[in-house]
Amino acid sequence: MPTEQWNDIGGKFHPASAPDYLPLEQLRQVQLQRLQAIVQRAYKYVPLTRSRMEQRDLTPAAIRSLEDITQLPFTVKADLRDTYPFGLFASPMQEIVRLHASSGTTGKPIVVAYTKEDIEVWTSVMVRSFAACGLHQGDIVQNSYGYGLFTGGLGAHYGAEALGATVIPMSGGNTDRQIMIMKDFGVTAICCTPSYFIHLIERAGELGVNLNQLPLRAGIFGAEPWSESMRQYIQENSNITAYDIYGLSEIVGPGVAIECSAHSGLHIFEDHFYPEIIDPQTGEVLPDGREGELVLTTLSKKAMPILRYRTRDITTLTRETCACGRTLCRFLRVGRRSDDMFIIRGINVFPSQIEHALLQVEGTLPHYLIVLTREKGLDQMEVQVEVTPEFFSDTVSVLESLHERITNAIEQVIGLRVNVRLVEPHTIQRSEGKAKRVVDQRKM
Ligand code: DLL
Repeated sequence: MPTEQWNDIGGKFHPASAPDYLPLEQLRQVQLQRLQAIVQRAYKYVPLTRSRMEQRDLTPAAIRSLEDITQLPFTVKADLRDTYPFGLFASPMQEIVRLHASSGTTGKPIVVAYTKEDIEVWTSVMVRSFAACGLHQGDIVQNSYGYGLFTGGLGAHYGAEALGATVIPMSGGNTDRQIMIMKDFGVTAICCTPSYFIHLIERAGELGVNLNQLPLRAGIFGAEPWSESMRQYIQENSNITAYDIYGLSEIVGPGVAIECSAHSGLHIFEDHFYPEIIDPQTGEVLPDGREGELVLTTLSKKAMPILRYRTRDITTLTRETCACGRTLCRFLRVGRRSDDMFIIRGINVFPSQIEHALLQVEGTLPHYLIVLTREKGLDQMEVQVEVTPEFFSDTVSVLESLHERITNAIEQVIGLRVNVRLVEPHTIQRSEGKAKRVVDQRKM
C-alpha cells in the first residue's frame, strides 16, 4: 500500500488509487484473470468476435498467458460502424444503463454502451485520474467538457463527484459566463480541451480577468492532441498546472490514462485497459520504447467488451519506474494519430509538427489553421497563424521579419517551404470542443 511519500496530491491519499500501486506480479494476475473472462464473454455474446476467432481456430481456452493476447484478432473503428447501432453489445438492453456516441468522420456515429458496473469502473478510473492530478475533496471543479453523447462531460462529472469534489456542470461554450463562474465560484480546477482553455485565457484577458490571481490551480486537458509547447504556453499564461488526460469512447471515454505530478508520460489504468504497441503497417507487436500505434483491450467492460482495439493514436510505452511510485506503465503524450497525417508533395506532415514550430516563434498565438489546396495539379499548403495584437499593430518590416521566422521554423521541422499567412487576432474560429486544425480542399 502506498504511504504518505506517494501522496503527490497535496491532500489525503484517495483509497480508490490503491490499484495504481499494485506490485507488478499481482497486477499481471489481475490482468490475466480479467483477460480470460473478457475473451469468454466476447466469444459467447458477440457474433463478430466469435466468427473472427473461429476463423483462426481459436477458443477462449487459447488464452493461457497475457502474451497469448497477440493471437486474438484486432478490432477497428469500421467494426463499430458496420455493426451500428448495437451489434457489438454483450449485454441485453435491460442491463445497459447508458449509451454514448461519438461522431465519426462520415455518416453514422459509433455507439458505445455501459452497464451499471461499467459506469462504476469508469467512475473509479476518473477518480484515480483526478487524484493523480492532485485534486481532492474541497476542490471546485468546473467541468467544461461537453455534456451529451460525447463521453467527456458525464465521464468527468461522475469522477469528480465520486472524488468528493464540488462539480460545476458547465459543459462547453458560453465563454464569458465560464469566466464569470470561474471567478465568482472560486474554481480550483477545470476540465476542458486544451484548445478551449487557450480560448478562455484569451477571453479572460479581454474581460480584464487575471487568471493568475484566481484560485484556479489545475487543468485536466484532453480529447485532442496537444504539444509540450502548448502546455508551456498554458502554464505561463494562467499559472496553473496542466495535466494530460487521454481516453476514447470505444474503450470507455476519458480516464484510460492520466499524467501524474511527474509529467513524464500518461499512466494507463492497466488493470482495466490492456495496452500494446504495434507497427501500424504490419500489425506486428513492438517492444517497449518503440513508437507505434496504441492498441487497447478492455479488461472489465461488460456491455461492450473490445478486444485489441486499434486506436490509430501514435505513442511509445515505457515500463520504467515513475517518480510518483505508481506501478502502472506509461505512454508518451499522443501527439498525433496515424490518420491525421497528410501528405503534401510527398512529405508526411502532422499538424502537431506545425504547432510545435509556431510556438517556437515569439509573437505567434496558438491559433492556427492549415489549409490544403491544389493549384494546377500541385498541392499547396497555407498555414494561417494569428499574431499577437502588439506584433500585428507593428510596422510592416516587423511583420515581414516575423513572417520569415515562421516560414523558416516550419521549414526546419517539415523540410518544406510553405505559404504562411499572418492573420489578425480572433480571425481563426475558436472551438468549444476539439479544435479543427486542417481544412483539406484538395478533393473538391
Ligand atoms: O475524446 C474522450 C475524452 C474526453 C478524452 C475528455 C479526454 C478528455 P473520443 O471523442 O472518442 O473520446 O475521441 C478519442 O481523441 O483516439 C485520440 O485521438 C484523441 N484524444 C483523446 N485524448 C487525447 C489526449 C474522447 N490526451 C480520440 N491527447 C483518441 C491526444 C487525445 N489525443
